[in-house]
Amino acid sequence: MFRKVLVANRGEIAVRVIRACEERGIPTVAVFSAVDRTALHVRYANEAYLLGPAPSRESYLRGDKIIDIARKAGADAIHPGYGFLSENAEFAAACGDAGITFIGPSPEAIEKMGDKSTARETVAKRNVPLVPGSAKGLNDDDLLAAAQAIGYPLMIKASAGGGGKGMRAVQEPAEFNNALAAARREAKGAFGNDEVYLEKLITHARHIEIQILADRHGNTIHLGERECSIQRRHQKLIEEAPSVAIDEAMRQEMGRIAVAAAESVNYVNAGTIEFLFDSKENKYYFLEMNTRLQVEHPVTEMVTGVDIVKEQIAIADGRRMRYRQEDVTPKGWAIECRITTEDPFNNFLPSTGTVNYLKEPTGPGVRVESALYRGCEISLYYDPMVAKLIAWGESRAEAILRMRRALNEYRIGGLKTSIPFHQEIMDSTEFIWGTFDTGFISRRQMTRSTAKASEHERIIAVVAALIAHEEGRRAVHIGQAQNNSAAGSAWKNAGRVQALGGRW
Ligand code: MV4
Repeated sequence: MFRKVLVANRGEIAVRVIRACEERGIPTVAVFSAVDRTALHVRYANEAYLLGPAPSRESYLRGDKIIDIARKAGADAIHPGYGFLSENAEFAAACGDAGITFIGPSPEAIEKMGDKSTARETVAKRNVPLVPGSAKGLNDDDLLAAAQAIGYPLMIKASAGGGGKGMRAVQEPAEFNNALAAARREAKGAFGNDEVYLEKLITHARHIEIQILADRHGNTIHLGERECSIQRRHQKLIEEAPSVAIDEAMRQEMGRIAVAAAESVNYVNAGTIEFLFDSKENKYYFLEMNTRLQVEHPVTEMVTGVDIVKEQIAIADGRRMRYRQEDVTPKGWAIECRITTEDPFNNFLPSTGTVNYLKEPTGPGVRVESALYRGCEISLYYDPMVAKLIAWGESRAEAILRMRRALNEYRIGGLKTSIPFHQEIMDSTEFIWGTFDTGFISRRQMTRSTAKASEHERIIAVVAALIAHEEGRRAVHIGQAQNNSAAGSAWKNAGRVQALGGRW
């Protein structure tokens, strides 16, 4: 096993990785920027080294310095967490060259999946369904011809993009040339590479992703799906596992396809295959693969019982996975709310300052992954996600009720946070029914007055969740998918709940 692991990250994920090392009995090395001297990850690690000034470019993105520190400290492995250097193929290769194990996939796998157009062509060889689209590396004339063949509306995507960066929708042929020029310019500016590809625009789809684990002995398994449809401007806000939209047959099929996608690049370690899922057609399409540990990995851990970070470490150490596919059976339901220091009542404006009071929730079925402490300073240098609140329940309804309870217990003083936003979502009928898609957040507006106006709707939704849980239903599927915008319809739906045998 590794002598020492360097954690090349900060915040809640650095703490999460340190905890996994601790449980495996491996000493840890933290790295930190000038504004992170008193950060939790520094205190939790056995040793800590200064990287440089606050900006990421001069600290957490300095791969050369990080490898130097690993050498000096005698660390023989580096865990990159998510973000920063986690999907940087050169960094993974530089670790290898320095004789340090990168706890993640090979540089080749990172590179192949990092180019989204190459990823499409690579997984297609294993019969992974793609969104209808164009080939790799086409010139403008060929792209225009491809657009005609695909049909409108379509998406222009940057090959070097991903996670929603460098995407542009085109509604009709007249817009195509301008949109293409703009997309190339943006891609060049953002990624230093202006290659783009086309995909048919899929509307009203859900964002479903499958967690993969693969060891160096040729074993690749999946840990089921996560539903990540609740996003705002490509930032995920709420994730859950499993998804109300996926039944056991679909879970097995998508899992098998996700394993094939991972195998197409000889993938090793933890990774995630992203799909768009069209519930009306019951069809799914590969979008991209994320070659890192993801923010939302805890919901999968809660329903499968697999400690993904501990498995990552064992896999990187060359061990065989402790699980075979048939050992993995999801149990219950888990929901994660990302706690950010943003003001949901003011267009998610970042909020900075000192945390002057802190009370984090605990109790049955509640997990908090946090880098917060009383007195910590939140600056604009890093991502505003400062903590994650995860609730597990026997049923989806119980998970929601626990999340509501935990959000009510959460106290963060001195800053605006996304907690009120999450409370509103947990009370919304669409969320409780599970009838949302990726357009859910953009269709809603977060104001205190509308929150008040839908009081009846909230009560009905919460009572419906209670009833569903009492009845021992796995998912909350009350009535049909329906128009639930009018306040009166909540009462009508409550009537349906009663008609279905619900008890008050
Ligand atoms: C799409 C799409 C519709 N059609 N591709 C956003 C994240 C990135 N991985 C890909 N994304 C999308 N790709 C086609 N061909 C819609 C999205 C998308 C989206 C996906 C999941 C969750 C929220 C979203 C919000 C807007 C767009």
